[in-house]
Amino acid sequence: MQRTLIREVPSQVGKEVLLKGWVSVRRDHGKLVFLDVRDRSGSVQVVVLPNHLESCAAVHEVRNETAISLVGKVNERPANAKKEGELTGGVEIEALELAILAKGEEDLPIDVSSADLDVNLDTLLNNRTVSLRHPKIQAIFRLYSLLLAGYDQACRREEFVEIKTPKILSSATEGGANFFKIKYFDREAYLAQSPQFYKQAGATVFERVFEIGSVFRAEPHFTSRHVNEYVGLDGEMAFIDGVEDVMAMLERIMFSTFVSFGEDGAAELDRYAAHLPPQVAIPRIRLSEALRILKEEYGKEVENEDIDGEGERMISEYVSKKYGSDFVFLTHYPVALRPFYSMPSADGKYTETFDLLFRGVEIASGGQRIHEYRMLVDSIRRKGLDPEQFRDYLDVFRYGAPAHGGWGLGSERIIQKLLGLGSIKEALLYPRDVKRLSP
Ligand code: AMO
Repeated sequence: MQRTLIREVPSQVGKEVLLKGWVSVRRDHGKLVFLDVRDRSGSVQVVVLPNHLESCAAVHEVRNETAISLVGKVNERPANAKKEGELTGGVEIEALELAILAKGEEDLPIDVSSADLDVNLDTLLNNRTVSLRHPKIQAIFRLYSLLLAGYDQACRREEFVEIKTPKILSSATEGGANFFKIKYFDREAYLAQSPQFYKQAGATVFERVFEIGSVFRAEPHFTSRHVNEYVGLDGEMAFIDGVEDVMAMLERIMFSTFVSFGEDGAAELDRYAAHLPPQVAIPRIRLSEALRILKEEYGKEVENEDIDGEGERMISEYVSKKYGSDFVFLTHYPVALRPFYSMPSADGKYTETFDLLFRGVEIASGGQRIHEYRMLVDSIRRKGLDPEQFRDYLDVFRYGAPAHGGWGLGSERIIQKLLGLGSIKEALLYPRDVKRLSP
């Protein structure tokens, strides 16, 4: 007998089906045993009647989360027992044979049978493979999978070529101290803090490139939006007229990525009562203007011409009220706040760069890059770095490179803000933070 997926069950009324799945909940009512069985496609109620207890003897050993297979008859539920709104709410499976596929060694460390998993973040992450079984937790990663596919498709539609660049590097990519040093045979190496240099090199060859890849940050942060390993959605494009071309492209790619959530992730979004951002033109606000708004509208003073987490939340709120947008581009960060590869504005004080905020959190940084060799060498020096250290990178520009720019998006932050998760760590299968290196 061939396996039937649970979502197909409603069309099989009166027939016998073979199901395989996990028991989400076992309920005993006198001589009747009810099992909520789920597979990758859905969940259905199974009943073991007393007259089938012999062929279903294994049910005595079934606990929550036991993996089972069963042969059963699909019965229509009486009208008063139908569960409206549920895919399989109109049917019930009468078990005829039941077998345990894999017996658990122990009781579960956490109860994943309730509708909402009510455990703290540490418990959730310490027992990750169990907590992931909960449909509401699974929903996060089903949406995450759609995000990766949506971004991929959106980039390809815009004729970006996908590249994968090395994550083990001979020197720290962007300078600074937030890199992990590792032992590489008899040398030292570094884990990539971003694909920055390789994607710029890629843009000088393929014109448009994107990468979905791991990024490592040795930042000792304890916040709800930082982890030490995350997945970046990067893009880089050449022959631009200026940074506006980059923002316009990122805006198109973001919105077209979100469309795929609406099409295939509606059920998952519902579980979090989450709504997609409205597709209204994303406002662009100069950072200096944003700081003025913070001061005038919110009485917030800032230091070093920079905006902090609280300021980002306030500006998002302001933009949402004023323009109805869940996104905002903050542009023209001062030279001092941006890496050496950032193209300075004509005034020499600011840069042709941006951050993209989504519902109060920065989800991307980007900008136009310096593409002229001499200017780049000078910029490296001005940041107090040694051009010798950047020889491979500088070679990209030695032979002539067109004007280009790009962005780096934090994939997990997008999911965090889309679903309103308290911590970014909930959006990583197995997050790494200062304290957590396992599971
Ligand atoms: P930046 O360092 O701003 O820019 O990183 C880009 C985006 O990556 C995400 N991000 C993080 N997510 C989780 N944990 C972290 N510790 C973390 N750090 C960053 C954020 C951020 O906006 N090379 C440039 C990008 C470019 O200019 O193309 C860069 O890496 O969403």
